[in-house]
Amino acid sequence: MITALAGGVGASKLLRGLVEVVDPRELTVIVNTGDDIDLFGLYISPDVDIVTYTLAGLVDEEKGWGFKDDTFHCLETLKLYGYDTWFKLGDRDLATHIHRTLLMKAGLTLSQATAMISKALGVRSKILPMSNDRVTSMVKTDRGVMTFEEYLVKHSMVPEVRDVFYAGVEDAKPAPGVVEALEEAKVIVICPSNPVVSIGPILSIRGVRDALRRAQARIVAVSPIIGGRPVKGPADKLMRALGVEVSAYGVAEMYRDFLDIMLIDEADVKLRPRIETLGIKVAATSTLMKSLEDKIRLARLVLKEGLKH
Ligand code: GDP
Ligand code: FO1
Repeated sequence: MITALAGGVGASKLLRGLVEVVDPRELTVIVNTGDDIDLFGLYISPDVDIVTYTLAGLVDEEKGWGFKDDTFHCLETLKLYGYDTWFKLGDRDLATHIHRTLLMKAGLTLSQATAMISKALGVRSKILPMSNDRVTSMVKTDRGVMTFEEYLVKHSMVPEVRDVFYAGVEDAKPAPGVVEALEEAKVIVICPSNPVVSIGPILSIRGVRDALRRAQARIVAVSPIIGGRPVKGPADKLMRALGVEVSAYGVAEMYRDFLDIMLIDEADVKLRPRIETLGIKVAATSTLMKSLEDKIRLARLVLKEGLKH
């Protein structure tokens, strides 16, 4: 079994490649739920949905989130009624949120709802939300404290970030199967995701970091930072706010207590000796995933490094 820790868009690019090189049934993905929000009375789990739609072959590849070819009639009508429609929920996407919300109102856990949705969409890999307890990534900014999605989408990453915290994490337990997936894995992959608001929340769930430190499997991470910059999104702003160097080295430092191998971009080879001083092996390659071929090639390398003895 291959177990991956994942956020949304960045992670899903690598996962798309992984399911081309291993039997999808061999893949378990532990997904961040720190971005989860409630809108219009619906429970929305953006990263779980991005991973699910990607592995179902239904994601909008250009945006990296939502269903491909979705329409926005419902949202347009809500706007007409005077609602604030800052989060772009497509019509097909809304069906997922309605279904999930009804399942959870009927007493199912987020894990159970996720399993039902992914099965209905034809996903063969196992998708595990990090926890069934509510954890929310909160961003402290010069314009007040807000959820991560409000910071990212509503405020377009403009406010100055002062700090990040995961509300509710102290009381959150890992979802069923999460610790087992780390214990039983042959290879553990830390996807190229935001280390602060995608991987950070997963690592903060009680028992997860310890399970990674104890894991038998090799743990391989792909750096989401290339040449001192994220490919997309606010990882640089959030890392800087936490006093972490914005580089593949900074990411390696955040994972130093459990990481075996860091896959860095060839543009960052000069960081190799510094990362190695953390006791982490380094492999360098082109890590920017644009085409399906890029995703497959990177996934192959991740597995090769992870399976080396
Ligand atoms: P997102 O916010 O939904 O995109 O969720 P993630 O946390 O999974 O992904 C964000 C991170 O992935 C960002 O820090 C990006 O820099 C990184 N990322 C996105 N695409 C790529 C890529 O093609 N290669 C690498 N190495 N990193 C990427
Ligand atoms: N990202 C945006 O930048 N703008 C949006 O309006 C937006 C809507 C959205 C709806 C459903 C969904 O599953 C994801 C959505 N995303 C949107 C992506 C999301 O904000 C982030 O990329 C992830 O949550 C970060 O990991």
